[in-house]
Amino acid sequence: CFSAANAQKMIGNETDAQKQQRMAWWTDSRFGMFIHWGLYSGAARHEWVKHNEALSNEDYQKYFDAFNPDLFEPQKWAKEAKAAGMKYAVLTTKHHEGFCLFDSKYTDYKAPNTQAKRDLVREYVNAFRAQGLKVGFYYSLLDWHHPDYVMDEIHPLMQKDKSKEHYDKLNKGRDMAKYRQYMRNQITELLTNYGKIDILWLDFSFPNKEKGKGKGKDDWGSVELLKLIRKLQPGIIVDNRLNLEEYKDGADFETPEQVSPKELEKYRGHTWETCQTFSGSWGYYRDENTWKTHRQLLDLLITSVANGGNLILNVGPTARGEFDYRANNALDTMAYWMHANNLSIYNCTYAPSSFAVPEGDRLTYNPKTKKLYVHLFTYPADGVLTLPGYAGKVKYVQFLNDHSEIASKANNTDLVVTLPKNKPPYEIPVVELSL
Ligand code: FHN
Repeated sequence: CFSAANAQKMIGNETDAQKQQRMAWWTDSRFGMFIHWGLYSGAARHEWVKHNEALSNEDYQKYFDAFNPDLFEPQKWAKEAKAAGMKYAVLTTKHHEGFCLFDSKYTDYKAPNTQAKRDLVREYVNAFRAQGLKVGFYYSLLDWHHPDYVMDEIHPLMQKDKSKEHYDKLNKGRDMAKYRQYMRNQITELLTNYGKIDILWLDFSFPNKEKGKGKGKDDWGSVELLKLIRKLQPGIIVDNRLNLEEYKDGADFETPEQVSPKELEKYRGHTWETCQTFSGSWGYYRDENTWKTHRQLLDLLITSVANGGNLILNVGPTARGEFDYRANNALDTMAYWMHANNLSIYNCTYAPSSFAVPEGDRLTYNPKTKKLYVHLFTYPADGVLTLPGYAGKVKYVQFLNDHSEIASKANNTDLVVTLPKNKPPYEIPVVELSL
């Protein structure tokens, strides 16, 4: 089996303390923006549209020809992300469709060859850095356009006929070793031509031993690829989707996807970031109506931090390069809450076990400032918040949003906090306890 020592060798003998230092900014940030943008944004009905509708490259060419992001202003994106309290961003440089938003010399299937006529990744990097955000790249291991990518059960051209005959016919002449080299070449471009890159979000592995089914670490050349990545950008943070589970020290963080807040507790003590959409789709989906409420988004963010993890929240820009009104509304409401309450998120983690969590609420804790934050998911009608066992442990109690003192007194071992009748104007108010 793979030992931690081997993993250390693979990633350059980094100690746990050095890894924590390398990841300190990421852990303290807690909140990022995912951006899924590509030709699928023009189809406007899910980023898996090529698979879902079993489209050939020829069928899909119309989205390449139509792509014209004339309203793309990455500075606007960056300012919105910053206002919403996001400290980093991750943009799809290439999704499963194989279209590259960057000026790669290894393909013609790229943004500079569309009506965009420019390197969209470069403009993204410059704009987000200018706003002080860390920049990350998402890069799809899957590639439904590349002629050497060996097809598998989820490839668009396998959707209408999954027979072995059809699989063998379509894969005749395809050379996965050439595709692995293509990936290494493009990842070298991305990690060489755009300055310091803070995160690489590779996606995704689906190993399946049966021939022609799934893809895992051997298909991707994951060990070599990770060594290349760490050689090119020693400080970079990499997710866990290279199927290197047995090399868990090789990957930096786990990626629970679209899980409900109540499932996050099981990740406590791990290093993780939950990736979530505003709606069901990662790519822009015009007619989709299942959008998370402000409360649901706050629940994801607060519960992630309350369990020691990060939240990366996705926006799917339109084919013209804009965040649509629904994303703007959601980001604006996050900005309003984060403006007054972000101290209960940044540099915070789960509370010491000696502090019981009030029923239905959440606790976050900043170990540097020794501030404990009670997120009032329910605002008591009688204004009484009883904190069991807190008596003698708390020096001062105030609302975080306006630093207004809140009355409190000990009742045996409990601390009884008397909240004002008028709930502060926030979906989830936060009480700050100085320990
Ligand atoms: O198939 C992709 C999907 O389109 C999206 O990019 C998500 C984001 O985490 N990753 C894969 C599904 O797990």
